Amino acid sequence: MAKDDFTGTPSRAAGGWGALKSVGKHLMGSGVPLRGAQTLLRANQEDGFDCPGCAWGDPEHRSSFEFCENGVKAVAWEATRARATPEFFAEHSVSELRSWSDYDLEHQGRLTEPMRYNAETDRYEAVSWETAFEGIGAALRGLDHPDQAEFYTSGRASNEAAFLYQTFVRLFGTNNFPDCSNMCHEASGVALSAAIGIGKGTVRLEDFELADGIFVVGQNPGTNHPRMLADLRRATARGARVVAVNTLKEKGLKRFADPQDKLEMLSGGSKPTSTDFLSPRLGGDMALFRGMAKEILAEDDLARAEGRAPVLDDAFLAEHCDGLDAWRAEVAATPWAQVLEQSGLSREEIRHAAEVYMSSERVILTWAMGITQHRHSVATIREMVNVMFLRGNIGRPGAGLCPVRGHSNVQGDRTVGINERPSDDFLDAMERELGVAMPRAPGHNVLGAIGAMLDGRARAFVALGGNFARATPDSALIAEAMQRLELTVSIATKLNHSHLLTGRQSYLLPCLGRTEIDRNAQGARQIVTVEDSMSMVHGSGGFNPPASPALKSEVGIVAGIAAATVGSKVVDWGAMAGDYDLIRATIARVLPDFGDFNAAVRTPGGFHLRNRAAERIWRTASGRAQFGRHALPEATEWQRASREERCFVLQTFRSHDQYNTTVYAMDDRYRGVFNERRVVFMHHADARMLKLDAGANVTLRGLHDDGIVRVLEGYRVVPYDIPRGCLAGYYPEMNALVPHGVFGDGSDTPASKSVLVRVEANQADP
Ligand SMILES: Nc1nc2c(c(=O)[nH]1)N[C@H]1C(S)=C(S)[C@@H](COP(=O)(O)OP(=O)(O)OC[C@H]3O[C@@H](n4cnc5c(=O)[nH]c(N)nc54)[C@H](O)[C@@H]3O)O[C@H]1N2
Ligand SMILES: Nc1nc2c(c(=O)[nH]1)N[C@H]1C(S)=C(S)[C@@H](COP(=O)(O)OP(=O)(O)OC[C@H]3O[C@@H](n4cnc5c(=O)[nH]c(N)nc54)[C@H](O)[C@@H]3O)O[C@H]1N2
Ligand SMILES: [Mo]
Repeated sequence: MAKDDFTGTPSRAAGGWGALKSVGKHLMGSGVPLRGAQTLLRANQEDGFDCPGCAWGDPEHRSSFEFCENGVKAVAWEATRARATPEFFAEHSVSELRSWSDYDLEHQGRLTEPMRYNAETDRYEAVSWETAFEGIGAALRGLDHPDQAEFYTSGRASNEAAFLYQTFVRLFGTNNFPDCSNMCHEASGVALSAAIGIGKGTVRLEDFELADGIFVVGQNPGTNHPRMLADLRRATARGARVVAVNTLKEKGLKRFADPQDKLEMLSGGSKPTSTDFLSPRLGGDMALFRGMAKEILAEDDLARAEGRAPVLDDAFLAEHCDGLDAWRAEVAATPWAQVLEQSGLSREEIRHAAEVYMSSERVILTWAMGITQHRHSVATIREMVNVMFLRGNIGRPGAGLCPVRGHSNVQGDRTVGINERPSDDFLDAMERELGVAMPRAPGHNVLGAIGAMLDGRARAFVALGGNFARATPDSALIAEAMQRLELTVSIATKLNHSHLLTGRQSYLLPCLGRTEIDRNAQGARQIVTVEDSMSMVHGSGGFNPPASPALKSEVGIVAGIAAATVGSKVVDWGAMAGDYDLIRATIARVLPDFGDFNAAVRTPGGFHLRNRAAERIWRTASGRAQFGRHALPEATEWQRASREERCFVLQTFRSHDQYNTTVYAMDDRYRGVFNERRVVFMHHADARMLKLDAGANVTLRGLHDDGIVRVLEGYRVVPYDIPRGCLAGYYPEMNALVPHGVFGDGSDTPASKSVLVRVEANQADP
């Protein structure tokens, strides 16, 4: 990359020909252009598979191509012709592979055989499924206590696999369920459960066609939920106000050229995805919404005094809400100076956002990681919900809350029981179903599992997908801890770094992907189910031949481990794995909201899982919609950084060419960065102040004071339109700087969007 390439000059609009070109490249790169293309035609279609890319909803009247550029990448990634065979593992020792990048590891292609680690040869070697299951079962049964094992889940697992997994783990005797959502939307779940009685959003996709105000906060849909852009630009086209609130002026939040619109593609046009843009400081959104609340309440007072119609929805507040007065007092007590300093926005900008809110009859609020990965994320979400309560913007058409989920089935996995603190209702229902006692003590979330690994309490780790050591903070520390374990088991499609952190015994078990045919005991193609961000549950069935004849489905692998560990007296695991209808029937008995699950899932488009908050039924402690009363943080990380020289607050986010820890390619087209990931985005004036040119070589040093040295060297400066004092760079590499001891209050989510760092200039390049 030449020095001039660090200017961060992005493309004009998201989507467009750049997206199509990228699609072509990824399909060709997968080595299966034709099959890849046919594969895509089935993405998010009624008889096809659920796109593994993201959790955005599917329209009821599907266009023939309901997929997007990044969905293509996710599909091509899975449908590749490359294979990581036993011969590959024979050639490379595990120690050698540990020095490879995740990019190189995953580009070896799909895993083909179950593998077991041999410490003597330092290699993974093929074993039979029976040997693997028996070895794992024996090791798990050999623990002193089930709580010594951690059972991780990544959100791509289907409802069927996840339900069976939690059944097995609870029969084994623990609630240790660290889950990717602990690092993702946990704060949303915690805040929404307290505020509205359900840890999920309340809107459906149709609501986006009715809303006249949409706030898109701390989210980069152009890269991470590209299909959402089509809904946003349709909204702006019919005159709705779309307010994007983002620390960065992300491309997709401005304009989008729809590759599925032929005329637009030919004319080189694009349409706006937002009407207004606010760029707060990192962690400044709670202050923004507090400021909006001040404006809204003041305007309401004025309207009443002048005999105009009130701004607040008095009927909703009186009939449904609790805690308004206490929160009002908190709002009144918050000084404007603190609001302005933490948000970094002007009083006019905040007033403007409040006006858009007040003048919209129906408001939707969406958010993602820019909100959930801070220390005060739960309080921020409570504040956003408070503002939505003021005008009754929950539980009516065109209005509501929409935490935009990450992994394609992360919401479903939680629904069917992946939860380290399950409700008593759920455990009671499981006990009724199985006729045996369930463990009642709370288990470990990700942070709990990390703690147990670091201090040696954890002795075994089983992962249903994911890349634990790369996704978690302090990656190097966790990598070391994983290698001290007695047993590690990874159920995966492709090789990644976590699989190489072998314990005394390690197994790598290859599974079918979403796009592949999964046959039942009779040889017929069977489907799994997933739940999207809008609580729609639908079927997903692959139709590509499996990457290798030896692959098993995730369900089959979980069933195999379960049978070998807890036996088949209580649950007939083999029968479940042979017919997923049996699993769905069990889910429906345990979770009655699934109704006649097997019939419902076969209706076109699936079905909507009942969401009581959307019906204005509040399952909160008070039985009412609950205002949350939180003071603004005493100091945000931005404020703390601003007190010291060369100190910044850093957010770690995704490039356009990655899926979490999977790096597809080294470009970030929308932000104008090519062929390099070791970059740090910085305000032009900050760069000038530190005498750093575009492309300057810097070292980033973590400032969390716990005795651990956290350093990343050789990073390149990209001057960018970002608030002063704020930095941005790519996860997962930057997890080396994220301390596991800094996490969300009440959510335990690593604060990976507000990391304190110092920037040190290095010698000029030769
Ligand atoms: N192609 C692709 N799709 C994906 C994923 C992927 O990696 N690749 N990952 C999936 C997963 S698991 C998830 S959780 C989602 C993630 O979806 P996003 O939440 O969009 O993910 P990030 O890349 O972390 O982007 C965070 C955004 O919030 C902004 N931001 C950061 N801090 C703040 C703040 O304090 N205030 C405000 N207002 N904005 C802030 C950043 O500038 C950035 O635009 O995407 C899912 N979809
Ligand atoms: N610093 C920082 N850290 C973060 C984040 C951040 O923004 N900043 N984001 C956090 C978020 S939001 C999340 S969700 C986590 C993600 O954490 P994880 O979910 O653990 O990570 P992924 O990268 O999604 O997992 C990729 C691996 O999953 C496996 N895989 C892919 N498809 C399948 C499948 O169909 N079945 C199975 N069994 N395995 C499969 C492959 O082996 C692949 O290598 O990371 C978190 N960590
Ligand atoms: Mo996520």
